Amino acid sequence: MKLTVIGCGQCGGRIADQFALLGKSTHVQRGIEAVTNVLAVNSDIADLSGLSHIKSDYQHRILIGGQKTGGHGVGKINELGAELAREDGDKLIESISATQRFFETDAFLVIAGAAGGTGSGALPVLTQLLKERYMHKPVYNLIALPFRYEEMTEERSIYNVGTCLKSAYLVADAVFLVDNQRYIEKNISIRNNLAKINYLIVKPFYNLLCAGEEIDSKYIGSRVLDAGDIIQTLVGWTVIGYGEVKIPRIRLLGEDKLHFRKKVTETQKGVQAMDKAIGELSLKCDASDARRALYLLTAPSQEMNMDLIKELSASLKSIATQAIIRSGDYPREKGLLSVSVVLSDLINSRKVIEYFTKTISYISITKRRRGQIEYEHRGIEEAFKDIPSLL
Ligand SMILES: Nc1nc2c(ncn2[C@@H]2O[C@H](COP(=O)(O)OP(=O)(O)OP(=O)(O)O)[C@@H](O)[C@H]2O)c(=O)[nH]1
Ligand SMILES: [Mg+2]
Repeated sequence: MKLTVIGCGQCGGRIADQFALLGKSTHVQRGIEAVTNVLAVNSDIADLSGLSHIKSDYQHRILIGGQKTGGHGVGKINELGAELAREDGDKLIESISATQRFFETDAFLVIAGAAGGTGSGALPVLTQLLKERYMHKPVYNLIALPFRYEEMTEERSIYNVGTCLKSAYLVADAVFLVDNQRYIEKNISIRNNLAKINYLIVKPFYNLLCAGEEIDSKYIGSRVLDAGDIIQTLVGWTVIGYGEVKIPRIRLLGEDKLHFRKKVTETQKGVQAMDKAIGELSLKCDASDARRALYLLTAPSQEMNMDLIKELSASLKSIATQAIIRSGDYPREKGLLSVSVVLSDLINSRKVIEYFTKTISYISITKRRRGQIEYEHRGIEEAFKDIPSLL
């Protein structure tokens, strides 16, 4: 599957930057083009300058609202982020139209952090613009949910998340939910941590995008998972996970390929990788809420066998009981057996519903507060009304 990736705001830009690196790696390591183009959109010049892998010209790093914000961001007001995206969205469309081999793109992926201003506001507006302009290509969103400490210390974050999630759900073909809190690791500085988190967010996409674009016949699986399978799977709220297990590169002398012990170990390793992928989903959720799911098994061809694939399907079906499951095998990698899992069309995300409830209570609290402030102001005006003004 080939993606055109668009990162909005600082978070979106950085994760998109990681996709640009993924595109370079698939090209260099495998001769596969999995990413057609990567662009970053921001109202903040400094954030755009901080990217590493996205091409540095103005067509790939697109500044919006330069006149209104002076290139300094929108300070968490996502309505302003949305407004700037509406005003300057044509810059993005122009850049996309100029993409070499754009016609090869299977889908768009628009990325942002939900709690900020620019990305949170621009993501749904740009998604809508892309949907109107490129009617036949699906547009997916990937939304990073804030860390717990942000929700506690910055009240406005909740409102941004609530409005961003609702708007994205209404307009995108599917929304990948990524919970930053799940990736936190102790003892690493926040900056390093964000880079590590972004790496982990993008990793599950690597084989998933490559499998259907493989050109070398020796790496083509018995059941290829291609763009069609992925597009059929992605609907509504979606999560993604990845798990891997190391396997010895050198077989012991006398270890027969057909030996039953080897087969049992392979199956165990496969199920172990699947369990890890489910345990590391981008957002904690109940797999039985998924109406669609897919998994891709990637392993050296000598490690693949039908029993393993059957076992993995059964293992996923036992938890995603209501889902139509699509699957594929990809005979790549060395010394590694990995599984990427997608659960989609989730009918009930507890975390998302919690955000909506909290947003509604934030709105009513701020309304009450505003009323109080207006009342107090009126008091002042009343007190000085008989004093002449010098203005
Ligand atoms: N995973 C991940 N999350 C990030 C990263 N940077 C920021 N975030 C998250 O995204 C949220 C939005 O922040 P930003 O992307 O900086 O905000 P912005 O879209 O640039 O908006 P403004 O700066 O307010 O104009 C933050 O609250 C973080 O939770 C990142 O590099 N990776
Ligand atoms: Mg910013």
